[in-house]
Amino acid sequence: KASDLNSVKKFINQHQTYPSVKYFGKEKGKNVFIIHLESFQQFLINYKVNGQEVTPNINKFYSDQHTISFDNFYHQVAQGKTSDAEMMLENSLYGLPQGSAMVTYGSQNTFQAAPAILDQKGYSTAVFHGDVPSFWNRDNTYKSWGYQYFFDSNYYKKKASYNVGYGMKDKILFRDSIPYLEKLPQPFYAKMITLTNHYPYELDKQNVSFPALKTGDSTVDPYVQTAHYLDQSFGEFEDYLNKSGLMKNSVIVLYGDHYGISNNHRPAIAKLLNKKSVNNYDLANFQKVPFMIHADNLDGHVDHTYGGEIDVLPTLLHLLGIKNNNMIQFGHDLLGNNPNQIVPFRDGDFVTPQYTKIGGTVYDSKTGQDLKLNKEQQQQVDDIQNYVTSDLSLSDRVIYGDLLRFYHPKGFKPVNRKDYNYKPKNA
Ligand code: GP9
Ligand code: MN
Repeated sequence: KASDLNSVKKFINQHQTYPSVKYFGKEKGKNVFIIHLESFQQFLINYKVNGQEVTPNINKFYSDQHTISFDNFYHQVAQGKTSDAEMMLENSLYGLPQGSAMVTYGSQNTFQAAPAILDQKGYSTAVFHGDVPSFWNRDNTYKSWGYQYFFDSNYYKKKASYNVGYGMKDKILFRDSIPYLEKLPQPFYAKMITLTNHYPYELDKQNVSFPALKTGDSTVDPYVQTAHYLDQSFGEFEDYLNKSGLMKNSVIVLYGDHYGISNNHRPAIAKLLNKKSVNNYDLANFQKVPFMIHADNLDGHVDHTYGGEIDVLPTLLHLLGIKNNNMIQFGHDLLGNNPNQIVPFRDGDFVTPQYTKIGGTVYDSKTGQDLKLNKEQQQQVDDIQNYVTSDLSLSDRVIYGDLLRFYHPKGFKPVNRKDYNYKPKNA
């Protein structure tokens, strides 16, 4: 029902935060790259194996003088994994408690997603990915989101040696996307979804150039080898960005979509972190993923603001000088004034700068201490919990009820799926 929208609007208005003068519009009109680092966790940043950095290029980028890097940024996905991450990044709507919203609702629902918003500001928009178009129902969902182009595996030259695991190797993806990229009118919004650093972390012999871990857990040990390969791929793409001049007139966002090593691998995680054992607090920390924003005119630093994937779109829109206060978005600008710094997980647990609540236990986010809450703390935790529960359930209501079809933000033209066709001409 259209009236269901009222409680959503009310909640969003109540929790509205404001962009900062310093960052609003700072990157107006620039190209945007969203580089999706598959299964890439924050712990990899500056992590060493036998004294050797796993991801030297990404480490450099993390500390670059023009990169703002977040070190308290969490993935918030559930069963929909990559698709949940995409849903959050493009819409600032949560994935669903079960299944994948892209699969179940991507073909029918009305969305007011990043590509449509940016298209209407004069951007061209494209996704580059080396898997078949139907995976996660991308081919239909991207139409609902208003992507002009989707360069899926059908757009790339195929060779047996180009593939490993799920699909095209990341180095090939970056290299062979360049001709398409160069035809995109600027400014563009381009998302590149990598793939090689995906479970089971397979790599062909010629590309193995890093030692495996030695935790004894065969699911975990090769993770750093494919992460190293992903890092090399990114390094090669950086070379292109520098040579072509795109590094200068683009905002480059790097993010990790979700864990590569699930919480079922406690002993291996303990070894990785050099601990005797890990508790739920350690595991929550282990769910951190990178989020970095690079642009030539930014003063680089590590930003300790707490946030998650739901917050990326408001942050990015504000950098581009686009206000989101007339949109239904559940996240908050992490560079804005007083972001609420509550990071809901899909199961209703959460992290804030003070509290990390996992299951029935509340930990001190700074020390990891299991807190015996006094009355005042209990009240704070209850208030946060109420926010988290409403946030998640109202977002779900938007998706289950297809509520955006009743919402007509001023200046936004509804997307017509029929306007898009991703089939290559010669296929
Ligand atoms: C497939 C890829 C993997 O195209 O994006 O999705 P995941 O298994 O990580 O959800
Ligand atoms: Mn993924």
